[in-house]
Amino acid sequence: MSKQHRLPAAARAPAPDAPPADTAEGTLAGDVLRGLGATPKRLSSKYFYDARGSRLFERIMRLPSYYPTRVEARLLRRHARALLAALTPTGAAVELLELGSGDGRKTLALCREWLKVGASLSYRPMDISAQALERLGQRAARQLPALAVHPLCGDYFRTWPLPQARRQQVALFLGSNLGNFTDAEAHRFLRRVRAHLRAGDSLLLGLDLRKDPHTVLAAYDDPEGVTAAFNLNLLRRLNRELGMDFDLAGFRHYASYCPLQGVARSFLASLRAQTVHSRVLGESFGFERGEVIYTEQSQKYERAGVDAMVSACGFALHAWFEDPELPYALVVCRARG
Ligand code: AVJ
Repeated sequence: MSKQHRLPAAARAPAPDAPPADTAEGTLAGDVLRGLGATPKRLSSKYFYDARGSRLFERIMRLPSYYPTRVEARLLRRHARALLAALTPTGAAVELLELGSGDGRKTLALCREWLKVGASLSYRPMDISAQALERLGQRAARQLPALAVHPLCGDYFRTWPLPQARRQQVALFLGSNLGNFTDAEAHRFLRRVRAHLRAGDSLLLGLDLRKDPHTVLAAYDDPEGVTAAFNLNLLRRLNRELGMDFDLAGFRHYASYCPLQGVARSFLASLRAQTVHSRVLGESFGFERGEVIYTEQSQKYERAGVDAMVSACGFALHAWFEDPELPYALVVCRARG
C-alpha cells in the first residue's frame, strides 16, 4: 500500500514549498519515520551525537558512576607497551586507524607511550564530526608535535585508506562502542573491518564486560541526570531537524540492565497519552501513557562470546587485557589469512 493511502493527504502534506524529505534507510528522516511507526517504538542511538549530544556525552565520561571511560584509559596506560607488542609482533611501522576517534584524548596518550619506545607511527583518526577532528588536530600539535596525524572526516568504511606497503594497519575501536550494535550489526561491522585489513593486520577493541548489575545500571542512571539529558536530547534534535513538537517534559529517561543477557537498555517513557507531529515528515505519532521509545542498548560481553564473535568474522583473538577491579577488556584481534 502506498504511503498516501494510510492517512488523509491533508494530514501528511508538508508545507507546499518544502521539498519532500529523503526517507531512505539510514537517513534521520527515514529512520525516525520507521522507528516511531514501529511497535515497540525505537530510535537509533547513533543520532545522539549532534553538537549538544556530543558535549553531554563528554560530561557522561566524567561522571563518577560512568566507569567505562576511566577503566579503559587505565588499561591503555598500564598496558601500552604490551599492547604495541601484541598488535605489531613484527615491529613494522604502524598506520593507526581509529574508528570514531572523537577528540582522541586516550589515543594520543597511547601514541606518546609508543613513540617513547621508538615505534614508527602514523595516526589516522576517523570521525563523522569535523569539529572533534579539528580539536584532536590542535591537541596533537600541542602535545605531540612529533606525531604524524592525518584526520579523515566521514563514514569510516568509505574513507578507509588503502594500505601502504611495509606499514601494518592497526584499527582501534574503543569505548565499548561495539556494544551499541545488535549481535547481527556487530558481526557485520567486524566483517567489514576485516575486509579492509590484510592478513596479519590487527584490531584493538575496548569492550565493557559483565559485572555486578548495580554497577552497570548506575552507569546509565546517574543521580546528576546527565544521561537523562543526553537521552532526551534526541527529542530536542528531532524537534529542530524534523520540525517535531515533542514536549520534553512529557517524557522521562528509563534505564534497565538485564544480567541474563548482559545488556543495558535506555528508553524514553511517555508520561501521558499524547500525539507528536513532524512538519518535515508530514506525519503524526501517537503515544499511550507509559509507552516507551527504545533508544539505546549497551552490550556487556564475556570472553567466550567475544572469542566466538571475532573468530566468526575472520579474526583470531590474540591477546586479552582485563582490569582486575572493574571488568573491562582490551582485546587484540589478528586478521587471519
Ligand atoms: C559510547 C556507546 C559506549 O553505551 O556506554 C553512555 C554511550 N550512553 N551513557 C555506552 C552512552 C549512555 C556509550 N557508548
